[in-house]
Amino acid sequence: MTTTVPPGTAASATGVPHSDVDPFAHDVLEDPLPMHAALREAGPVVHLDRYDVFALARYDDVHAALVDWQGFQSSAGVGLSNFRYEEPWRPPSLLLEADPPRHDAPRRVLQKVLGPRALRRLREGWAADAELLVDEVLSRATAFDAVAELSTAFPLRVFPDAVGIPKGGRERLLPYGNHAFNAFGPDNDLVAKGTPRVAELSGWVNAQCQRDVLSPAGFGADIWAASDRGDITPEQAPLVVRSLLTAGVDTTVHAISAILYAFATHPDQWQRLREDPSLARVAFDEAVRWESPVQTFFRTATTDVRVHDVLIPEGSKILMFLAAANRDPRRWADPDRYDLSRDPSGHVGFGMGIHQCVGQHVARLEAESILTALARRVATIELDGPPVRHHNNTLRAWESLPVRLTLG
Ligand code: OW7
Repeated sequence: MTTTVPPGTAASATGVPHSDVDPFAHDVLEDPLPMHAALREAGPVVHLDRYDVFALARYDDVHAALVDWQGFQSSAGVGLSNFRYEEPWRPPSLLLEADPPRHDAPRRVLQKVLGPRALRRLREGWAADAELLVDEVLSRATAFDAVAELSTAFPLRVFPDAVGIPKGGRERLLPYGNHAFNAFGPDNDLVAKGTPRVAELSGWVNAQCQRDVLSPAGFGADIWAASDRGDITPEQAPLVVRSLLTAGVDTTVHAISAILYAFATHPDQWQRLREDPSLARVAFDEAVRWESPVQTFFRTATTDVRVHDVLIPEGSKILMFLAAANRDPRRWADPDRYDLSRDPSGHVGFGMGIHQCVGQHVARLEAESILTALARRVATIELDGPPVRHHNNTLRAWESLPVRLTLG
């Protein structure tokens, strides 16, 4: 990547470093860490010539942009596409792709529905489900693909039931979410691969959001009940349910893979967790910091915004590298080390500010449930072959994670 400033570019006027890197190219998705380091080193703001966007990769600057919703709006889309000029592939999310004041009522409703108090009634059942799943898996084999057997199996076992959707068609949840997260990136081959199924997947997901389809108890019913109280309108309710089905499956699957990969490559940390299972929650947040299952989001400048010495013109797209911020050595000691003794709170893997992940308590409870069940039975976790990355324009993911466990 270059950091020179040729004449005649938008970047040259302000002397901002620029780069021709494509963050969404397959070689970068395979291993984005060198690009993250280069972007952090190039300066606080880097112009990405290929997409004519401004990139932030340092912790302080990503954090500052995330909390400044007045200067960095979401309602023009949080992907590369600018909704001022381009029609979104689906009606915008009422939470993710909205700004105050319209954002706030749906956010408040979901925050309550997915809050720590609401989750208390799920805790025991999810712990029991995790024990059952781990027993089933370990009774079949002690060497297996952890993505299929654990990361995918557990969220799909508990989350769709918690939302209250019917049993049929759930195999569409992961492909739908995968496409939604690809769609935040450029219109590349990853998006093209998902496009043929968009109508089928969207039709099915949207149908699951209807009141008469959802079970009478669950997150979905709770959202509809909020519309009865007038907290949101009945027109908003299905779109809020859609947010759960979009953002709630792939993210947790890949977060659990991140945890298992972290432990397979840091065996001393697995021993620490075994000695002190109360570290399960830190293990989850440290994995979200270390691997950043959601790598990036964009914002759009509502006005000419200054970041250090750089003036970002009104209407520009700004790409925030959550993953690069989460390993910024300016903020984190030994950032590449997965370390249960650090305090990972303050990571931006869930974002920060008014849009910070509203489902994080659900994700944390899922992770804690499966980790606790594993820690009770598994003495060691080793890689049993080369893990294979799954490429997505937004998510950092594993396609397969061959592991060999010893019990005890
Ligand atoms: C939504 C972690 C990102 C998302 C992602 C995709 C969709 C939505 C939210 O949060 O539909 O609200």
